[in-house]
Amino acid sequence: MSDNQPDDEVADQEVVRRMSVLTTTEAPSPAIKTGELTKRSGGQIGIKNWRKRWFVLTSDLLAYLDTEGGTVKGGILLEGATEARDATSAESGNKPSCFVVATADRDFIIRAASDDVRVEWITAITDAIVAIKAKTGSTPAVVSTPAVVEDVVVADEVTLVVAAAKPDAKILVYYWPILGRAGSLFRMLNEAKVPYEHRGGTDDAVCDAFGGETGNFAPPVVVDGDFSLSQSTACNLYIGTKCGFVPDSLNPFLAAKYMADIVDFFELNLGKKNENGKDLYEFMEGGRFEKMVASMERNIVGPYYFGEEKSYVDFFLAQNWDWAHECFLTALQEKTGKDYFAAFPKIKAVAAGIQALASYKDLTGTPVEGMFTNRAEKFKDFSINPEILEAYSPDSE
Ligand SMILES: N[C@@H](CCC(=O)N[C@@H](CS)C(=O)NCC(=O)O)C(=O)O
Repeated sequence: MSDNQPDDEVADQEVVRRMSVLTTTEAPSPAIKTGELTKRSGGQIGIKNWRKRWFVLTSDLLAYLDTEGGTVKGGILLEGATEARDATSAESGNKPSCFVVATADRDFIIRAASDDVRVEWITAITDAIVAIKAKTGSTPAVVSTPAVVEDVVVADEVTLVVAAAKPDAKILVYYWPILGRAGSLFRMLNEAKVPYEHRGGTDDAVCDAFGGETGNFAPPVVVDGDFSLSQSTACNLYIGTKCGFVPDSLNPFLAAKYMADIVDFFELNLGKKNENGKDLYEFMEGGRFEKMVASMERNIVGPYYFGEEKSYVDFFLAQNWDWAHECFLTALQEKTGKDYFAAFPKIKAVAAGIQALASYKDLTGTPVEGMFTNRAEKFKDFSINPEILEAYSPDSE
C-alpha cells in the first residue's frame, strides 16, 4: 500500500473512544507499550513532515498523541493492520531506525530513536496483530481514514518528497566535465552511494539553452525517472534530500534562504567583483566582503549549518567555497598573505568538514576524476587573469 495520501492526524472517533476507555480505571485493554516516536505524515504539495508523537500500543490499537497524556491525534485500529516491518530506505528517506505499520489504506512510516527500539516496537505490534488475527480470523478491515488535514506545518522536521515516478531509475546529472555548479550534487551522490550517471551538458536536448524544450534552461539538470529540474540550488535540495542529508534540525525555509545567501555572496558579489583589480580591492578591503561573510557566519549553528549533522546546505557552501578558492581566492591570498576568512571559523569549519569526507577525495565515477591533482589544467579556463591580481589596489583601473 502506498502512503502517498494526504495526512490526517485528526483522530478517528473509534481511536478516541478506545483511548478514553484506556484511561479509565476499568480499562479492559491496558497499554502494552508506550513511548516517543517520530511519525511521518503524508502532507500536501509534496512536503512530508516528521513529527514527534507519544505512541500508545494496546491489544487492539496503536494511537498517537501530541504529548504523553495529551491530545489523541490519530491511530491505527489493529484489526485493520497487515504488518509491522523495517522501512526501506525509500520509505524512510534514508533516515535511520524507521519502521512501517501497514494497513489496507496506507502505510504509516515511524522512526524510533535507535534500531533496538525499532525492534521492540515491531515485535510488540506484530504480536498484537497476530493475536487479533488468531482470535477473529479476520482479514484486514478498513481503518481510520480521517478527512481533515492537520494544522499548517511550520518546519518541524520537514523532508521533501523525492519519490520519482520511476523510483528505481538511475539519477542522471547533466553537466560539463567539471564539478562547477553540479559539484555538490556529485559529492552528495558519492557520499550517500546513490547510483547516478553523469551526462554532458548538451546531451539528450535536456536543456533549453542547447536545443531542448523542457523548461530547464541550463546545466546542471537532474533527471530522476519522469521528474526533472535545473538550477543548482533546486538540484541541490532535490539530490540532498534524496541522499538523506536532511538532519532533523533542518528548517527547509532557512535552508532555502541560506542557499540564496551563498549564491548572492559567491556568485553575484565575489564572482562579479573579480573582473577588475580595483573593484576586487574595494570589495575585499572596503568592508562589504566582511559584512556579507559575517552575516552568513551568524546562520551556522556549528559545526554544520544546522548543528552536528551535515545537510545539503553544507555541501552547497563547500562547493562554492572550493570553486571560489580554486578560481581566484587562493591566488589572492598567496599574493596578499591574508587569510580573508580568519575571523569566520564557522564557515571554515563547514567547508573543512565536507572536505574531510573520504568520498570528497575519491571522485571515482564523477566526471572530474583527478581534478585536484591537475588543478592548473582543469581550471585554466576559470582561473583569474593574473593582470587582475596585479592590479589589485585602491587606485588602479
Ligand atoms: N542559475 C543557474 C545558472 C546555470 C548556468 O549558468 N549554467 C552554466 C553552466 S555552470 C551553463 O552552461 N549555462 C549555459 C547558458 O547559460 O547558455 C544555476 O545555478 O544552475
